[in-house]
Amino acid sequence: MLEASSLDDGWQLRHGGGRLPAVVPGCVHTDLLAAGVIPDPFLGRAETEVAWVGRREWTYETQVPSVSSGHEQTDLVFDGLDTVAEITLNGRLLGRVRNMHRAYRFDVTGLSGDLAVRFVSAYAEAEAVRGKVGDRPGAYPEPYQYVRKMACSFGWDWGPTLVTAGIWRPVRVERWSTARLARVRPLVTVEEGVGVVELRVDVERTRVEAGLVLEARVAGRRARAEVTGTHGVVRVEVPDAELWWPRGYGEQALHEVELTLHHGSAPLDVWRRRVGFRSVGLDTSADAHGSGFTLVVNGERLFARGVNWIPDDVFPSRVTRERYRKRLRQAADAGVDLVRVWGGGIYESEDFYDACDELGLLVWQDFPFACAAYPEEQPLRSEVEAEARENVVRLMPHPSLVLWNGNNENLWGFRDWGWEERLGGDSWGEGYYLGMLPRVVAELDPTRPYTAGSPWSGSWERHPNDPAHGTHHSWEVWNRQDYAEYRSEVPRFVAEFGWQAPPAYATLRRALPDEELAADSPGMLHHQKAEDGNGKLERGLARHFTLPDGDFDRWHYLTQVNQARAVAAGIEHWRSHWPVCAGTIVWQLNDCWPVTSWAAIDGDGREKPLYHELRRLYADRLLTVQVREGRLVVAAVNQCGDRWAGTLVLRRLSVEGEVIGSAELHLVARAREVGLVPVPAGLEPDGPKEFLVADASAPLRTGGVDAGRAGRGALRAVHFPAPDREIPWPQPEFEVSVGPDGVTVVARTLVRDLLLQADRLDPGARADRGLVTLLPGERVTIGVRGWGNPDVAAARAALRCQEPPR
Ligand code: BMA
Repeated sequence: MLEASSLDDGWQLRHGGGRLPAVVPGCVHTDLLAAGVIPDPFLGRAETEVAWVGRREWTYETQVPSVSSGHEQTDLVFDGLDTVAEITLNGRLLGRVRNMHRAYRFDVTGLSGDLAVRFVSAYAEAEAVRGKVGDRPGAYPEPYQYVRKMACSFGWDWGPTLVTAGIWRPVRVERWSTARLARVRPLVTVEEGVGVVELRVDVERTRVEAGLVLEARVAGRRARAEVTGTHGVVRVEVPDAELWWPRGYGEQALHEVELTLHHGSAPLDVWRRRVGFRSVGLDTSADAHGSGFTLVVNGERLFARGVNWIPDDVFPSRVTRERYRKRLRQAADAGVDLVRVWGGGIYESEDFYDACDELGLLVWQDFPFACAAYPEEQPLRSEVEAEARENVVRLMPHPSLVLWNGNNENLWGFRDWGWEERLGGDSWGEGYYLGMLPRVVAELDPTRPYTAGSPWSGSWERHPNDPAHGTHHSWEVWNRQDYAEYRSEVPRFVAEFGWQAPPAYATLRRALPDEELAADSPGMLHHQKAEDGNGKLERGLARHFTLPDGDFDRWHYLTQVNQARAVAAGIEHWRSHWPVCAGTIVWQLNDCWPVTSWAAIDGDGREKPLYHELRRLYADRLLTVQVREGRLVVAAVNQCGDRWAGTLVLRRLSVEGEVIGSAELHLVARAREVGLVPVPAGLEPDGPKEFLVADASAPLRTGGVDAGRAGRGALRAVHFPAPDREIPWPQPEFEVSVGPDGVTVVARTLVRDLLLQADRLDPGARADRGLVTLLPGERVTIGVRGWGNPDVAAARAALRCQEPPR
C-alpha cells in the first residue's frame, strides 16, 4: 500500500549568512515577518519598505529522511511552489520549475539527505521571458503576464505589490510498489434520476506485467474494472440518487467515492473524494433580447446571486481551512449562491471547494489570466496547458464547480483598450481562451460548461462587453457616472460591477495606528490603490450628499452608505428584470489586506454596511420600487419555488412623518417570477420632502435575518425620489437602550440609514444588521456579539444616521 508522509516540518530559510525557521506551507514574507526581519507590510506604508524581498533569491532547506520501507519507488511531491525554483537533493538537481499553479513530483528512490529549494525572483523570470517573447500591453505596469504566478501579487487596484516566493502548499514523500493511482477523473452525471460516477483512471507502474484491478464504491454501490496498460474505467450507478442543490433550492447531498487499486488481493493505493449528483448547463441561446447567459442546475433556471472572490490574503498560504470556511459562510449568510473565483488570483484550494460543496455555493472558476495580453510562446504555452490539465482534473470532483471561464477582461482589453493596435499581430492569449482551454475542458471534463471570457458576447461579431449578449462588466458607472445609471441597461448577466468604500474604522485604526485619519491622509492614500480612487469616491458622494468637509467620521459613514446604495440600485433593478437578466456578481466579496476597495467584507474580515445590504438584496424574496415607462411600480422578486401572494400597503409620506396618502393593494408573484404592481398616481412621492414606503407580507422564508423588513414575515421597500442632499431631513430623534439582545433604537422622527458601527464598541464586536430606516414610532433591535461591556453612551456614540448638514 502506498505510504505518504508529510515533509512540512523542519524547513529553514537561508537569510544573511544564517538560517531562520520556515513554515511550510508558507512564504518568505511571512517567515521574515515571524522572525522580526521585516515590518508588517499591511501596516502603514511598510509595503514599500519590503519591496526588496521580491527581487532576491531565497533558499528553503530541510532533510529527506532515509527510510527502509521496502517499497520500490519513492516520490517527493510538492503540491505548490511559488514560483521559479531549482530543487536539489544532496546537491543533485531534481528539477527546475516555473509555475505556481502546478504540483510537482520527483522520483527520489534510494535518496535521502539535504533537500534545497532555491527560488529566483519572479521578476527575473518575467523579465527574461519578456526579453524572449517581446513586450505585451497590460492594465498594470508590473510584468505579471510573463510568469505563471498569481497576478495580483504584483499589485492591483485593491492590492499591495508583494511579490513573494515559497513553498505555498504541502510537501510529502510517497513510497509505493507495483503501481499507484496517477490521475483520477470522476465524470459525475445524472441520467434519468440515476446518479452516475464514471471514474477514468491513469496509473503509474513500476511493473508493466502486473494485473491490476480498480474497485469503486459510492453510496453503497460497487463496481470493478481491470486496468489495461496504464488506463482503466470504472462506472458506478446509483439509482434514485439524492441530488446536490445550490443553497436555497434544496439539500447539498454529498456522497463519498472510494476508489481502490488492487494487485491480486493486495490494495496498492486508495483515492477518496466527495461528489454530488447534479446536472449543470449554461443556456446562451438567442432570444428577442439578444443572447442570454443563464445557468441551469438540475433543470432549474437560476438568477445567480453572485460575488467576485479574490485571494483572501495576498499571501494565500495564510488562508487556512477555517478562514476559507468563515469567509464563505459569510457569503452564504448574505444570500449569495454563486462565487466567481476571479482570474487574477489562483485556481482555488480544496478547502475553498469543500466549503462551497457543503454550503451549496456554486463556483465559477476563472483560468488565471487577467487584464493583460498574455504571450502564447514557449515556455508559457506548455506551462498553461499543463496547469489547465492538472487543475481541471483536480477540481472535477466538486459539485459546486459549475463553470470554467477563460479569462478576466482580456477579450475586452484586446478590442477596447488599444491592445489590438499595440500588439501588431503578436500573440495575446486568444489561442488559450478560444482554442486550448475549451479543448482541455471538453477533453478532460465534458460535464461542465466553458465560457471564453468575462465579459464575452459569444462571438467576435459583437463587442465583447455588449450588454445584450452573454456576460457584461458594468464599470462606466463607478468610473464616470452616477449609480442611477445602472438602471439604464438590462444586461443579460452582470459579471462585475461595484462601488468603493473604506473598510471599518477598527480596520483602519489597526492598519494606520499612528495617523490622524482623513480621507486624504498619507496612509489612507497608500491604502487606496485605484486610479483616482478617492476622486471617484468623492464625486460619487457629491452627487447624493453634502460633502462633510473635514469630518472624517461623517465621510467614512457616508461613503459606506453610498457604496450600499450604489450596489442596491444595480441589483434591485437587474433582479426586477429576471429572466432577461440572469445574474449579478458584485465586485467584490473580500479583500486581501486592509484597503479602501469595492469589497463587502474588509481586509480584517469586518462586514461593511454593503454586506448587510446584500442580505436584503439577495434574499429569496425582494421588494423594490422601480420605474417602468416613466411610472413607479413595486416589483416583487420571487426566487422561491412557491407563489408569493399577499397584501401590499403603500404609503406616501413626508419626511416629517405625515401620511399624504395610502392604499392597500394585492401583490402576486408566481414561483421564480417577478410580480409588478403599479403605484397609483396619487401615491407617487413628489419632490424632496416626500417618499414612498411599500410594505408587503412575505409569509415564506426570505433568507438571512429580517433586515429591512417592517416586521416579522414582512418586506419593505423605501423610495426617495430626490438625492439626499436635497432632502430637508428633520433633526433625527431616537431613544437608545441596551439589553442582552443588543442595542434597541426607538425612533421619534424619521431615522434614515441608521447604522450601528459595532467595531467602535469593541474591535471584536459584530452587529447583525446594517442600514435600517425607521419611521416615527418604529423600533429596531440590533443584535451585537463580542461586546465586552455593554453601555448606552457607547452605543449612542457608535450610531450614525442621516441628518441635516451642519
Ligand atoms: C475589473 C476586475 C478587476 C478590478 C476591478 C475594479 O477590472 O476584473 O481587475 O480590480 O475591475 O477595477
